[in-house]
Amino acid sequence: MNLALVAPPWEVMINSYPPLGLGYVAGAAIAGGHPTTIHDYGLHPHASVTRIVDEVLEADPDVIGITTWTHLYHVCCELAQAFKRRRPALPIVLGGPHVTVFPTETLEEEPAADYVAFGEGELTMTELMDALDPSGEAESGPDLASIEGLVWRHGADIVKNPLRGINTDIAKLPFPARDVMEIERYPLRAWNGERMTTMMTSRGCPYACTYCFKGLFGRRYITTPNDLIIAEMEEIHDQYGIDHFYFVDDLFVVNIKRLMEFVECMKERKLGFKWQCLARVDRLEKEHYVAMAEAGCSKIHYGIETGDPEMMVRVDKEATLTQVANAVRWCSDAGIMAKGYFMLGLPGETEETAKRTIDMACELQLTEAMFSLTTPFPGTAMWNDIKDRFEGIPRKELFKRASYYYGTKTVSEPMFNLSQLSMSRLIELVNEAEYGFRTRGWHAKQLEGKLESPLDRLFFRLTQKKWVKRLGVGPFKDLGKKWLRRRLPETVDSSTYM
Ligand code: B12
Ligand code: SF4
Repeated sequence: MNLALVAPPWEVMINSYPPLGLGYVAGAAIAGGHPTTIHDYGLHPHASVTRIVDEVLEADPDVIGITTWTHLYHVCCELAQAFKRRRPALPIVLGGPHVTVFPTETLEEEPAADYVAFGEGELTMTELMDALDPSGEAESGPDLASIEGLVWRHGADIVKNPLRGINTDIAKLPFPARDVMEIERYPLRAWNGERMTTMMTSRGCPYACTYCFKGLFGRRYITTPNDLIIAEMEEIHDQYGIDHFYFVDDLFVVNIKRLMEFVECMKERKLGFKWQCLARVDRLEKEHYVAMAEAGCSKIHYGIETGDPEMMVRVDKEATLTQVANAVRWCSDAGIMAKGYFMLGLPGETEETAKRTIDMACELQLTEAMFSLTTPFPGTAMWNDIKDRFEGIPRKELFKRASYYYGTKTVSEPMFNLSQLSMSRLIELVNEAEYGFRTRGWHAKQLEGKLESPLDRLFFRLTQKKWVKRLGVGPFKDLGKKWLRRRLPETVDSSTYM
């Protein structure tokens, strides 16, 4: 049976990240004997529903699977409806983070969806494919009833099977099926312009920050053995010529023993690969950073969130501002770039707490910073605190504005304002934070200091001005970026360069 997996378009931007989740589901389905195609419309932001349906049906699927993020849930439903209109008998399966929070509700509110796979999808999807006959009709009830992580329709009823436990044997899962993705088309690049791709080397995270969605992999921490991580890197290198990897695990650095073993393997094997990862500020000591740098670690991404100690406690971050300062300094001293992620508009945020965050972001030795508007995603503790306010509002409508990615560039205002500041002030603060980081930040000073000619320095200062940024459209903007990157290769620009 043929499976077609679909990721919806993002409307505002091209996704530069291959859809790893769909890759894992495809890998398992293919290994289970079901030819699978992946259609990632994250690469085609303006694709119409009609075009998507036409193109996906050309692959002649027997089953369609759609991945759902919260803010694109309404698009996923539109797609499901369009597929159903065109091919009423074609089973439609929704999976991914959003429906994992609302498995039964999704089938209740979306008649075009036949199944929901909640939690990890590899085995659920493969078992479902096995249970469906070639004409696409579900076999006897008991077969479906035994598939963990599945919600299905039984006559007029909706049946929710038990959750599939987090996959303890990820070593047995096939690598994501990158050969059915258009890997070459993803524009993800490392800071130095090298092609880069993503990998996942663990699942879960033992912490419980209030804004973080833990519905998929939970608080257990399951890791891929180091030899398999390296085998996957080598496979990617051999097949696609990519030498730079971004480990998008929730948290790459939970288990220090495993991390140091990985570092040793990388050093011994002398593969020359570079890699980046997500980390917490409280896990590593100075010497770990040195060892990681020697093993090819080029950048660490830290969720710092706030510069206010009370806010830090309020979001259950379990980290201190001293740990933030130490981690970023040690990382930078070891020669690893550090990127900081900050949230503005946290519950109870005031002018003072926001200012603390912005001031701290500017002072830290960060090569990049990203400032986002707080969005409480369903399935998070932060959402649970406020969800009663939205009782009765259709979910498809409610979450349309849930993407704060790129801060003010894609949304006009925060989806829910949990702070003590007005919506417009919050947006101003995001802009002030970005501007401050570029002009008075440690990073801006470092960059300026590296320019030798006074003319270059003057030009650099000009490019940092707000009015120039506003003017800098079209070809001039690109010229400015090229100029800066030629002189200062470590200059990082937008999400395409990580
Ligand atoms: C890399 C990443 C990104 C990348 C790229 C996303 C991408 N294309 O993959 C970037 C940086 C761009 C990004 C951006 C955002 N992200 Co993000 N991101 C991640 C991260 C760290 C890894 C994603 C990944 O590859 N996971 C690994 C795979 C194996 O997991 P998976 O994709 O969920 O797939 C599994 C299951 O969900 C299921 N499944 C998924 N799809 C399907 C489909 C079918 C049919 C079936 C059967 C099963 C199934 O099976 C898979 C295998 O088990 C996750 C955290 C995480 N640990 O997953 C957050 C995460 C997905 N992101 C999240 C969010 C909120 C965002 C943003 C909305 C944040 C923002 N600032 O606006 C943006 C929006 C992006 C967009 N426009 O869609 C949330 C999603 C919450 C939600 N309810 O939707 C997560 C879970 C982070 C978190 N813990 O809160 N993100
Ligand atoms: S934000 Fe990071 S540390 Fe906190 S729960 Fe999520 S993955 Fe874990």
